[in-house]
Amino acid sequence: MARSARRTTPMPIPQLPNSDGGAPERRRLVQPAKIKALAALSLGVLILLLAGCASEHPLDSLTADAGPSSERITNLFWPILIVAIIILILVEGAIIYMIRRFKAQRRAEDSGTAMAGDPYDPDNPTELLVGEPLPPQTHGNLRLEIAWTIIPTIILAVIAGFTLVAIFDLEEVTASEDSLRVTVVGQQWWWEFQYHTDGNTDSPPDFVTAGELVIPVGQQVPLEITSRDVIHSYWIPQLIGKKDGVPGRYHDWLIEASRPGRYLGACTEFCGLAHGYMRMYTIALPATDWNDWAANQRQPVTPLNPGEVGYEGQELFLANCARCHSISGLTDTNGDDQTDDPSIYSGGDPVHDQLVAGAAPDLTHMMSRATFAGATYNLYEDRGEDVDYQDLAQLGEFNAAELENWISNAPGNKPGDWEAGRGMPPFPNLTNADVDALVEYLRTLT
Ligand code: HEC
Ligand SMILES: [Cu+2]
Repeated sequence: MARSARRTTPMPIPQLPNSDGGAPERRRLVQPAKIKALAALSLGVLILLLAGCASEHPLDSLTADAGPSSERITNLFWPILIVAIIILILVEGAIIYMIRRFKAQRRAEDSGTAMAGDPYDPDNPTELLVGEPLPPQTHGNLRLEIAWTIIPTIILAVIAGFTLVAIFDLEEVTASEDSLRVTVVGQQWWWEFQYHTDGNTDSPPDFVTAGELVIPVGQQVPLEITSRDVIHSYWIPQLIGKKDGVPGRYHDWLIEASRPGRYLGACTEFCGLAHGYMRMYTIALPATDWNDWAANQRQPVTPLNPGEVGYEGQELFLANCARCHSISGLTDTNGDDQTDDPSIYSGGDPVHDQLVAGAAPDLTHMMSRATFAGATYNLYEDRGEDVDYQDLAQLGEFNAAELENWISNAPGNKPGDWEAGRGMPPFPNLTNADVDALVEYLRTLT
């Protein structure tokens, strides 16, 4: 056969004789691949279904009902999902039916050159239709087109109506003007919470925590969400939906828990290197417990004197750490206050300029938290969710190893860009004894 002719005329595919005289052998070879694909698909679906059986799923928003907001969102989501699934089944079912019912059959016997399952040959397009009559061709059907425009419009309008009502409900403030309000500040890569117990966000906060927001059960707490650097997003699936923290803006949001508990969240707006380590808890305590907790948070520390447990660590802290971290009530050896130095928060001081955002977590009552560094590490050995949050320091075993690692080499634990002022720098100059002394000091901050 000449080379030029070969290009236009398809090579006849050799047909292997078959014992039962039916379909040629080649056809059979297609089947195992199909079976494998089907098996892989079923396995994938099975794994997805099994994932639904997980008992630990703190970020699952499908069953979220621990607060009025999340309950409202869940109650809106499910009916919409069910409507969507019905539509999916109807549309996909019709597509699959039509593909099977009206597909052009290749007739190997008729064409003599190709067989079922052969790839489409653009040089021989009619071959596809050999032995198949062309079905009647329809161009436009006004009634059908009106129907499939109007029905979806009605469905979407109804969904939009319910959604709008829910959005307004979620923003309905029931808290009084002078009750607890919290400014939530996102920063690469942790969250800061500034508590205004009198509701006045124009005055300095009563106290500041990091990583864990603690609220009283059954009380709506208005939040003002913002950021010091890039856009972050605050989300506690069990309690509330997402709200972005945008630099220079304050977004109002409302949080409320119907039952006590520790609720996990994660930053949901990609914010750079350690975005995946920017997690946070909201802890809901019964009102009286919350009052006790808040009374403790308000207390400044009493600086330690020589000879007291933790004194060496306090000196090391003043020398190495106080330029970024504030501890309310801590004074240096001259008796100068270390906390109310506004440069810590303004970033105007060149020393603090190395921190892009101008602040590091407030450590005044660090030991009253369960986690640190964007809820990445546990401060106490995990004793389960049922441990009394307020008694952590008494009940849980202290997890010294991760805190020691953190102090000597923070960027080696959680990715950061400390040279550019994001995250905590490493301290290679500190000896093991120094780190032990620092941890001993931090343990006094209950
Ligand atoms: C240049 C500023 C800077 C200095 C100096 C600094 N830190 Fe930090 N530190 C940070 C930042 C920023 C974070 C938050 C990092 C994160 O979560 O990614 C942090 C986090 C921490 C945390 C976790 C707090 C929490 O609740 O999440 C501890 C504990 C800590 N630092 C201890 C120390 C100690 C001890 C020293 C002194 C040896 C020190 N830091 C020096 C900036 C600093
Ligand atoms: Cu973030």
